[in-house]
Amino acid sequence: MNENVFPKNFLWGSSSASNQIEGAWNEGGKGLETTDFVKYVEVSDRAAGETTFSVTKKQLEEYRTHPEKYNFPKRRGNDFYHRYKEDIKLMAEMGLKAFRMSISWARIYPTGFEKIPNEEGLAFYDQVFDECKKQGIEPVVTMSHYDFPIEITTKLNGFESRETVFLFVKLAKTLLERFHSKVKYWIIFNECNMVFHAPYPCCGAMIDNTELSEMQLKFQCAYHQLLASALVIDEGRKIDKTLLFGNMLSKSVYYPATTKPEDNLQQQFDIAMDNWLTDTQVWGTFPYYMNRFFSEAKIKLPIMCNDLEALRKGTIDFFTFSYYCSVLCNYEETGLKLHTTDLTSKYKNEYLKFSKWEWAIDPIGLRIALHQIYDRYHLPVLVSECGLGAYDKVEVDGTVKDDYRIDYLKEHILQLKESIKDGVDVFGFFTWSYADIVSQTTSEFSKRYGFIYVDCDDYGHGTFERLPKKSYFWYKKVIASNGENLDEA
Ligand code: BGP
Repeated sequence: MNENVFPKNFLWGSSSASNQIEGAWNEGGKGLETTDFVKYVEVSDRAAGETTFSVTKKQLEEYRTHPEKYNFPKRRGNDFYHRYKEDIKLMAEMGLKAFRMSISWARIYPTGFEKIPNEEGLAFYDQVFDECKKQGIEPVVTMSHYDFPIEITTKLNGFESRETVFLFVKLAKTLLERFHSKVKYWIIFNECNMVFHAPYPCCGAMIDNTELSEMQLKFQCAYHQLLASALVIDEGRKIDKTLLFGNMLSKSVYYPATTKPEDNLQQQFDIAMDNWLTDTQVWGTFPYYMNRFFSEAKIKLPIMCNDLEALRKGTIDFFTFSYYCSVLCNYEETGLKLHTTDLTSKYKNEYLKFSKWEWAIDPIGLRIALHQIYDRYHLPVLVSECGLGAYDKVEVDGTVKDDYRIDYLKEHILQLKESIKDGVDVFGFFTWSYADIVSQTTSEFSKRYGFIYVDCDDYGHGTFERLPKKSYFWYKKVIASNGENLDEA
């Protein structure tokens, strides 16, 4: 029986990020960006603790001097830059209603410091949006998804500096003035809370490129991003009142590792740290508990005159979050610890299964996440990322039978449906990702998330040809039935 749970214009979408798909790292006048220096780390070295996500000043110097020694997969992406027409056509044939993508800052302002934007970069995005329109797909655009012109990182240490706020506002104004008639939904920054975990991808800051303590650096960057976001929203409303602006949170659902009150306290603390950011984005004010936290952690936010007013003015219209898994919070003897977004906590939830990358598979967590957010903020919600990273294989008959991905998404969509029945105002669900792309945290290509297989390996070998997987045909049916037919393709 068709229950019609999903709203009529529900945005069935899929997500991506420029640094993970575009490639063409040195074409179209693009400058170098932070992700162009994230190298692939062999699995054996990863086990030995080599970092795969962040880059230090020392490493950056080495990569710039000897680039030939390293494999930088984000320079290749999945070749979207050259294949966007084919990709958007495939999305349209799947019935996708919306495509979330991001802008490469260094395509528009190659170093970040130019006065005039790079026309070739703007023209590229013009063509992508036109293609989306031609194919009936709504673009949802993230202004900044983990990439920064490298000059902003080396000279200003990213969002450590207040100057970066204004360089970002310049970028945003350029985008909004140029694209406001083509893009209605804007997400300012991807996963604001990931700064606590990884300031390099999230805020363009290197931990050894500063005089500040690591904690001060993280919170200073986070504060500057909050300010930048508010200023951009205020500017955006002056440019076009019909535009809608959203935030983006990496929403891991936190469970206490045990029933010990201390573990519950740690869980509450983790939630509070996320809420600090999102309360500011939604209400323009800081929650009461932050004063004590800042003072005890010796953190001083660089608040200047008019900032608080700017934060109050530039609040968001809709709330977005990525959801992949839940994590367990455990209290350590040393006291409450800032460890949000650590997806692989040392305790394992015995009731859940795990992906090959140890991310807990927890569909009910999505329902919990939706409630936590809607109950607190009462804003329309968009699930802007959800998906399963897996090793896929092309069978001898030329198909990819990714039933595990279908199962994962089906279970999550069922919980989404329950949440809508509960009364949560969700207006879209975006899978990660439309096709196979470079992994953000590990830079592997073999950690695949897509509905479309891309013939490429971790070293860039392959034709980059596209092949729809079994899940592609499954999601097509899901969309065609507006979420009512979740049975196999
Ligand atoms: C989110 C990021 C994405 C994406 C996803 C999956 O945190 O916004 O960019 O990549 O995680 O992560 P990974 O690619 O590391 O598996």
